[in-house]
Amino acid sequence: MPPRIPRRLPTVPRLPTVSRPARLPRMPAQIRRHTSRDRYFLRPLQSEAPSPTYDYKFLSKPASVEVLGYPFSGGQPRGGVDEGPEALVKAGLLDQLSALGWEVKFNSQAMNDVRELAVQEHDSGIGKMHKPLAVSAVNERVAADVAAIQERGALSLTLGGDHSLGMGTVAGTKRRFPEAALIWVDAHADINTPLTTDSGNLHGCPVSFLLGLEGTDVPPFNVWLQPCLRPEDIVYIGLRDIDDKEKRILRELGIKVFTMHDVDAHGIGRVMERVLAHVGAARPIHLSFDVDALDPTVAPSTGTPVRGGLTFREGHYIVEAIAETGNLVAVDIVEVNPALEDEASAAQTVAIGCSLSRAALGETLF
Ligand SMILES: [Mn+2]
Repeated sequence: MPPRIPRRLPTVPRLPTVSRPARLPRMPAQIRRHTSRDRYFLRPLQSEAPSPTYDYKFLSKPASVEVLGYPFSGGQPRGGVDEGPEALVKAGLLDQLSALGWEVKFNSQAMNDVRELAVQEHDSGIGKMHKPLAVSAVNERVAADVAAIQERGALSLTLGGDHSLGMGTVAGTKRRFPEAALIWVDAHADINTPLTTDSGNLHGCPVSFLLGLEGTDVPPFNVWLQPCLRPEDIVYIGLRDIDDKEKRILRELGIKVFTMHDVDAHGIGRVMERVLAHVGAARPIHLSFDVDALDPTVAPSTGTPVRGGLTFREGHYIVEAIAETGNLVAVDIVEVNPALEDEASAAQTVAIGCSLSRAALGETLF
């Protein structure tokens, strides 16, 4: 049987009519109608110099930052990363830091000395290590420079250069602040030892030397570098390219690691809460930021890019959240290589090196 068609289609119900209230409710005073007579006056601009956004508890007053630029590429095989510091300075970094209210000094002597120390004769290698004499000589100097800056009560900002420089910067910080925590932002863990490294490039090994892992008690390093970092002192953020042997080291030592998986799962806000909870509120912080932690679309000109990295904002948020603690004593911005990729990519990467440095010294969005 065919379905019966109703004779009359159902009618659409009428919408209820809304009756206007007799009187509109009175608007509260604070959102009263704007009148043409309202004028808003701003306080006059202060003419005196600005002061940093945060109170940096472990530094002397007035806040001062000493910038070290190390044109060093001996920890890895690609040329150009030694041009990083000069590119950052030429981009106006020093003036940008002054504008944030810091007294800024740049150590050009250290820059020239390291250029000479980077050239060592008979430096073809010891065991698997490439250029151990240069890496050791440069970092011995770096450690002394950083420690001297902190003795003067200033913040040390190190511009790399490759990440083997972390060996010297952290060793320097630990001389002045043995209790300091280390936050290592990177795509890689840089914790291979001279025994576990496959590449032999020492920019993949600085953390193992600081911890004093098996295989690091070798000349020429052991002449000046003693183990100065405990596994619980370090927190990693942004890792996504870890060798199997490094995974074993990290697990065995129980080191705190936040990979990109954790950033995806919890968001950078929660990750930073956990990072800072692990570090604790009362310790000086050394931040070592490898720009390869950022996604290659964000910071393309770097020696060992790995896709799936931090966004522009995630990278800056990490630095802002650390700056906000007021506990920063040292910052490294490393692996900016202006010779890689095209000119626009190099400029973009240099600009990010500058903006990360500014964030560390208290630049905020608002
Ligand atoms: Mn690194």
